[in-house]
Amino acid sequence: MVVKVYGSLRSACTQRVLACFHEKGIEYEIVHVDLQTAQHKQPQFLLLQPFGQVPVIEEGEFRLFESRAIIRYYAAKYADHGADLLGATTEERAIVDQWVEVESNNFNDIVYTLVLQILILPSMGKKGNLALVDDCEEKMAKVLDVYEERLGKSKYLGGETFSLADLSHLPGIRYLVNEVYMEHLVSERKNVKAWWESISNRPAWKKLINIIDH
Ligand SMILES: N[C@@H](CCC(=O)N[C@@H](CS)C(=O)NCC(=O)O)C(=O)O
Repeated sequence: MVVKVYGSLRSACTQRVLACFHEKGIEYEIVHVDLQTAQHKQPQFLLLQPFGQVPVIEEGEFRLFESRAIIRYYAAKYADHGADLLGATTEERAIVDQWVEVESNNFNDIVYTLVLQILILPSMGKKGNLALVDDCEEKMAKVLDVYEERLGKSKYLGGETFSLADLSHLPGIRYLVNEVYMEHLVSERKNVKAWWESISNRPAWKKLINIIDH
């Protein structure tokens, strides 16, 4: 069955889900939700996602929102297709989950604020808050110092193989490196740099980037 994805190709949360679909070889169809015209706040969309956010997936009668819940669902449902993204043992799965939570709770908000201040507000003719940008840069440096140490002990965040923990970071690190002028935060850290080079060169992610960029 082709999975419907209500979302926007520019949104990091939608990209997270699509990265998982490309890794797993899951067919999908994008139903574009225009964030600029606030389509996600319209009553019709609120029936799908009561908080008015993308993405939402629909598979027949089954619907799910929250990008990390969606990737966990598909990684489990299609455990035997494509790369294993969950970890082999209960302990490995727990460590993968831990780093998905870190992405959500320690990393994501900082990227989101940078994107808002550097890209979104100026695109609306408003001025971004430069003091807030500096603060975020400092906070992100501290988060990535933790990653640097972790990645000195294992090749990937969740362990020795690529998993949801790494996949979940792909859209956010891409924003840092390519869109908000914070590439130095990655390139200054040997292990983080090698990790980013490895995960961003995965064929599934490159295929998705090709779609996003065209
Ligand atoms: N925790 C949610 C967050 C969803 C979210 O913040 N989506 C953004 C796009 S990346 C959005 O819809 N922003 C518009 C808004 O919140 O009004 C998820 O991971 O799916």
